[in-house]
Amino acid sequence: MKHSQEPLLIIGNKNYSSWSLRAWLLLKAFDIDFDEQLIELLHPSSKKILDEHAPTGKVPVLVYGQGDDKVTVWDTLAIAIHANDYLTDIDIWTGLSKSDADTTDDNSHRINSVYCQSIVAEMHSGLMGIRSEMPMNIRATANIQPSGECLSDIARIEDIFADCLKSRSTDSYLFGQFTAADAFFAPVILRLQTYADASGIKLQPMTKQYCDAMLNNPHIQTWRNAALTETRIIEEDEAGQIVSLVGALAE
Ligand SMILES: N[C@@H](CCC(=O)N[C@@H](CS)C(=O)NCC(=O)O)C(=O)O
Repeated sequence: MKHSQEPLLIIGNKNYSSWSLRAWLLLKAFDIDFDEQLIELLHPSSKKILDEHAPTGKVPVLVYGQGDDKVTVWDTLAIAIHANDYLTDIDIWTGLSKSDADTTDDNSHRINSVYCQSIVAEMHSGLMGIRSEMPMNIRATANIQPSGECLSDIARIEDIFADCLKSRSTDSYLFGQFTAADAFFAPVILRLQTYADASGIKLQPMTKQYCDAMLNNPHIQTWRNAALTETRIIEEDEAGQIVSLVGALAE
């Protein structure tokens, strides 16, 4: 969707910034035009732009407009809600066009929509075991010793995937069409790719099938390819024993 002034999405290093990926992927998937500005996470060079635009000092932040009309949206969940309210004709919770979603009285739309919102909220507010022990590190495969909390998060995530995908085709997103839930779970897919095999964590066939579908998504491939050109190592975002690297740091 085109606007008089493109929104600007400020994001962090693509190899590491899982919240940035969620917002970026959501805008791309729902065909929202925007400019992006990448800042270095945890680096003094980013202070000026964060001071100017990011009330929490964190990314992603979406900004557009000037002066009193400037719109600033911080926090990924707020960016998703704002995009749904103002920036796209597609309902991000079902992946259907808003006119179709409004005119249908089929209760399955409501059930999918509320399920999607619930798992997005669950991802946003919880699943801290996997988020803290398996930080996104796209270029690496790494061996970790997952705690019980991390393994139970993975089991919960696999249950969500199996429940959403049970009667869908093998290349399907969680609700058929791409929705906000796929954007919010995208970093999980990249985390499983980095840590699962290398740490002896066995995944369900349905999880592997969904990982393949997501890794075939052209926007995720674009983000991943950009991440692989990055060379900065952020110690705070590294975990485990690196087994192998791809991209610029492997050369
Ligand atoms: N709840 C926030 C989390 C944002 C967040 O933690 N962003 C990280 C990058 S993925 C960040 O800016 N880290 C830099 C810092 O904490 O100083 C959201 O959903 O956007």
